[in-house]
Amino acid sequence: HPKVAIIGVPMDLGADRRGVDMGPSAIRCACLEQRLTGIGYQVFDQGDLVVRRKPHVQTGGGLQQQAAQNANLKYLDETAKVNEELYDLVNETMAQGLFPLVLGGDHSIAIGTLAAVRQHHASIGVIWFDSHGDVNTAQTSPSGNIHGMSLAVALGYGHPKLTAIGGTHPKVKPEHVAIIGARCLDPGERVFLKQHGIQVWTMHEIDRLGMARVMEQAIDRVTKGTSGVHLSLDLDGLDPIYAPGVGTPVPSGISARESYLAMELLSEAGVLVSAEAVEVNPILDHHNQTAKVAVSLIASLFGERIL
Ligand code: LYS
Repeated sequence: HPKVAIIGVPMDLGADRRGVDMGPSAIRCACLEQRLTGIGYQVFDQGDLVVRRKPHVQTGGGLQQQAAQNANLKYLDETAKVNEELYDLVNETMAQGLFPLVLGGDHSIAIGTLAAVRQHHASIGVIWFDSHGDVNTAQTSPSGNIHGMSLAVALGYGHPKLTAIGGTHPKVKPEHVAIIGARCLDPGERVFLKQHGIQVWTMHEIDRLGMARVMEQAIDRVTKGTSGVHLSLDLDGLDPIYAPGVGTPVPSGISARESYLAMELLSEAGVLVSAEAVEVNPILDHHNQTAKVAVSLIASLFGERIL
């Protein structure tokens, strides 16, 4: 069993709604550490990074003004800074031989994580479990929210302040990415995905093939020519029935059972080198249900089984 480092990133600047900054606490409160030690892992909780949100000043300044400075890349500077710090910390933990498990926070934090994982693997595969594509750029984003751009940044597209974190090279190649669970793609994202030949298993493929075959195909894709696989687990990939506490819920999603199966199959493949769980928003949740699902999915990913 590898040693696991938990890294919390209370980041919400990449999202429209407040609350995901409390994701790391909610996931810890759902007994993440106990579950992992229960399976036999040694867990080293590194605590949370600091995310500075400037207080909102009513007289026309503060938050809104800061966001408006770069209307289609909201909070660019602070988001880049936190991701730089996350990059350093993940880099350090991996250098020490620990498995990084990053807790979000909104999905913009994948920028720092992937940059660091790329330092330790010349070629990485990425399973992007999400209802969205997160391949917008400032040019295509309908919202200006950086959490909808993180996969594009990892592929080398986006503002230089983001793509340069951990070096200007792309951190992931399009042919090594598998998006699973997509059902809400912006027009510019469809073009991007097609142009770059990124394989997407949408809800259509999940319904048609079943999750077992989808994961078989996806794992095949992300392990060809790579030396390790990163899981980016956005809780909004699940149907909001099972994961209501997310900032951008999209109906008709992946069931809890399909999600557990996906984690188990990924765990069995034995290729995982890093993971993150993002977008848990306790304010929109019911009795921490979404964080609990997140913890159970992580446990499955780390080898917990019913029998
Ligand atoms: N595609 C939308 C956007 O770019 C939603 C992204 C949601 C990411 N978690 O704003």
